[in-house]
Amino acid sequence: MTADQDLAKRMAAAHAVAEVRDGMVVGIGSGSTAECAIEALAERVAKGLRVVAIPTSEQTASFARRYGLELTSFAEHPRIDLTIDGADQVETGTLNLIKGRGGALFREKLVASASAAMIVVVDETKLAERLGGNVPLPIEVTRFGWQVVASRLSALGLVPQLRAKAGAPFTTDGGNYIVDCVLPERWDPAALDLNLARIVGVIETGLFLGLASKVVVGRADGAETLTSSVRRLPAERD
Ligand code: A5P
Repeated sequence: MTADQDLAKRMAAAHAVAEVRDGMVVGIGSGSTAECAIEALAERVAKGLRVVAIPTSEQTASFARRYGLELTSFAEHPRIDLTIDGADQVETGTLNLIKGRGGALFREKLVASASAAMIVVVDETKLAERLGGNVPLPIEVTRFGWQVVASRLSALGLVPQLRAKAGAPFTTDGGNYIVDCVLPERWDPAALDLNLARIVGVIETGLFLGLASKVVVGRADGAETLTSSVRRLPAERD
C-alpha cells in the first residue's frame, strides 16, 4: 500500500466515524480500511464518546479489543444503528458492492442487513462503473459437497475457484469454504443474486445489493461522499 493510499483510507474512515453519535450500536467491518475506522472510533471513545460495537470477524474483534472498544452481540443488541465497513468494489451509480476478499462476507452481510445505515469506506481504486471485471465475486459455501456447489456456479456462467491459504482450503470464521468466482462479461446483479440464493450449499455471497447508504471515497487530501437513493431499509429486506 502506498503512503497516499494509506492516507486516503484514513481520510475515508475519519469522515465515516464523524457520523457516529453517542449511545449508538456500531457495526464494525473487516479489512484494512475498516481497521482505520476502528482506530478513529477508539480516538473518539477516548475523548468520551459512548458506543458499543458488533464486529464482523474474529480478526476485527481482536483488533477492536486491542483498541479498547466495548464489544456487544446480537443477543444484547439485535439492531445496529450504523455499520462502517470496507469493500472490494463499489459500483458508483448504484452503490452496489462486491465484498469478501477478507473472507468475512457472511458476518459482514448479516451485520449490514441488521443496520439502520451502512457507510462504506474505500479509496478510489475500488470504484467501478460496473461490478465484476477483474474483481471476482467471493461466495461462502459449505465444506461438505463444495464441488457440487461449484459445478452449479459454473452452470450459471461463473468461473469458480476454491480459495486456498498456505496450501490448504481457506476456512471462514464459520468453518466454511470460499469460492472466488470470475463473473461473465454480461450479467444481471439482481437475477444472479436470486439464482445464487437458490443453490443448496451457498451460505452467502459477497454481492451486496441495496445495502450501502453512503460510500465515503477517501483521497490523500480529503474525501467525497456518494449517496444512494436505492437503499432498502431493514424492514423491507426482512
Ligand atoms: C472483508 O471480507 C472484505 O469484505 C473487506 O471489506 C474488503 O476486502 C476491503 O478490505 P480493504 O479495506 O483492506 O481493502
